[in-house]
Amino acid sequence: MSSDMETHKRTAARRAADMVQSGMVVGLGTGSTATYMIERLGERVAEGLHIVGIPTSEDSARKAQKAGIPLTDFAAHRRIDIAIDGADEVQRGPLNLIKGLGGALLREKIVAQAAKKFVVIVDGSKPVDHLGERAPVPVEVISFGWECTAERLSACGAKGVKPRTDRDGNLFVSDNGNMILDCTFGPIEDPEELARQIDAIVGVVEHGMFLNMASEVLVATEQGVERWEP
Ligand code: ABF
Repeated sequence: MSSDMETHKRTAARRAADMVQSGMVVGLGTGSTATYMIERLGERVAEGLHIVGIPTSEDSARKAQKAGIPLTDFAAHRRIDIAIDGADEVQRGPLNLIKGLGGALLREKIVAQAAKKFVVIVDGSKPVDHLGERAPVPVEVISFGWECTAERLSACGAKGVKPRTDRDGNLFVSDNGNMILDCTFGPIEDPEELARQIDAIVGVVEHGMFLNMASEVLVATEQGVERWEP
């Protein structure tokens, strides 16, 4: 990872964190870009910003606690004012996303869906013309019968379906106790249709295509931060 890329992630993240206002319920994303956002929000909380956060992963919950951001949950708040999160791919135009290479796609999608405004923060390596160009589509599945679920995902056109493993080669377990299958499709011509097919497979909990969900995307490059709207 180049240091320029880290700088760009941080720039986009801080710009988004500065959109947050006192009184807001904030969805806290997961991943390295979202971590910069959590750190910036922590600085602002120390300066007097009053917010509560709903984290999208156990990892982000720990980081938010460390940063001094008070946490809440959906039992207390059904709606989120603003959710800020990273992405693995952003499709130019409709701003459809692939998310979940960090393993938190299910909670990320629940939080994004509950948010009045969903702001995505990326560096210039993430925009693509078609989803699937570079990233696989991560699919969170129930571990029971995952081999059958994987076959059905292949039948949807996935060229490769790989159970995610951790650093030690053990099967990855999500915060929700599920497995993730990384499905390589290549460039996806019709993400809505693929999403319909994947959603119909018994055993699939959720997939990492976030279609028509982003309110705006902040893309940070050498040239500064561009703000894209669908
Ligand atoms: C989360 O973190 C995920 O949805 C996505 O998989 C990943 C992006 O990571 P990073 O910001 O580290 O590139 O947003």
